[in-house]
Amino acid sequence: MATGPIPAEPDPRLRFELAGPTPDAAGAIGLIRVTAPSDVIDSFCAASLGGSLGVSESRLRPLLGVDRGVAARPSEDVLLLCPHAGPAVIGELLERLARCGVRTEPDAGGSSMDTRLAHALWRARSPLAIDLLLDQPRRWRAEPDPDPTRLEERSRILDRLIEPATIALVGAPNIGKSSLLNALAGAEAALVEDEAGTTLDHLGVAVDLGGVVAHVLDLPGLEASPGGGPRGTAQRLALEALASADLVVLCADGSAGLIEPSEVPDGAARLRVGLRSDLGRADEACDAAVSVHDERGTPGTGGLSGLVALLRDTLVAPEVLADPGPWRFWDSG
Ligand SMILES: Nc1nc2c(ncn2[C@@H]2O[C@H](COP(=O)(O)OP(=O)(O)OP(=O)(O)O)[C@@H](O)[C@H]2O)c(=O)[nH]1
Ligand SMILES: [Mg+2]
Repeated sequence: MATGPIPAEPDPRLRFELAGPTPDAAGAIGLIRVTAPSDVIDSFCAASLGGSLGVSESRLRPLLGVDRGVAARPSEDVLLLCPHAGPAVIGELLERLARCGVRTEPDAGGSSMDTRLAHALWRARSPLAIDLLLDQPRRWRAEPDPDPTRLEERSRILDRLIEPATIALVGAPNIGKSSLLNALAGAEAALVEDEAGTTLDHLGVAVDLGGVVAHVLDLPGLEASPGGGPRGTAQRLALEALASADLVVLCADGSAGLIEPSEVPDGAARLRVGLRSDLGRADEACDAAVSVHDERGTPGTGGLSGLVALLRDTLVAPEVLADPGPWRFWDSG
């Protein structure tokens, strides 16, 4: 284990809470919240984190000589340390914190803003959540009494940065839905064959859409009369899974039109997308046309990268991201 500097004078005003990993939420990155009066935090940063850290700043830093990870300071008197979450690293860090005089927070798991923030940072799946979350203590200080309706609307959307939204790919058999899933995931997650009915069970994959992580569901091709047996059961289960979709991508291609089953939830957003656009255009007007074989897509559309941006912006609108108001991030999930 690497050795490194620790403050010469242990300070009993330093407190810490291990926000993660917890027994019910394992992960690759740990999160330790350190609190103390501002001047104590300043000396702790200088002695143990390789230099000072301003409010709202986050930097890659040596963490008490044990690990290298992100250190963030969401407010004057709070530090968040994000080491690797292996038991040896976490154990050594906690031991060194104790040698700095840092004591376990007596009310760990409480409801103060920074405790909530530590837990939200730990749970957040989307990279775009991090800076926004770190800015929340400042925003709530600047606007402690936001308009409740706007706060509710903004928070409902931004919560998708913590708990990923679900996107469902829906359409006729053999039009390229699974190929699109694989292209979005950058991996061979689903089987692809030039044969109708290749996808039997629906399949979900976490996909990073330019900073917004979503759970993308590939459904079996919908048939008017799937019959009994495994194919009929798979279609029924897939349609049940549609109930959880926040965004439904209605797919068509040059040979098969859009299908919108009655199971699409009323509140879900809808996008119409023409697939296999290199083979011909879908008959209906679509919001985007893509080909996974031809990266450039159809002239006049953004191809795959354009679709990624369209999906991301439909789930989390750019104006919501740019809104300077606070976010009630602790009720997500
Ligand atoms: N030319 C062309 N072929 C494609 C494209 N996308 C998929 N394909 C081909 O279309 C065929 C069907 O692709 P799949 O992704 O399995 O289609 P699917 O809609 O998931 O089919 P089911 O699972 O049966 O519903 C395969 O041969 C793919 O290689 C594309 O953009 N261009
Ligand atoms: Mg398929």
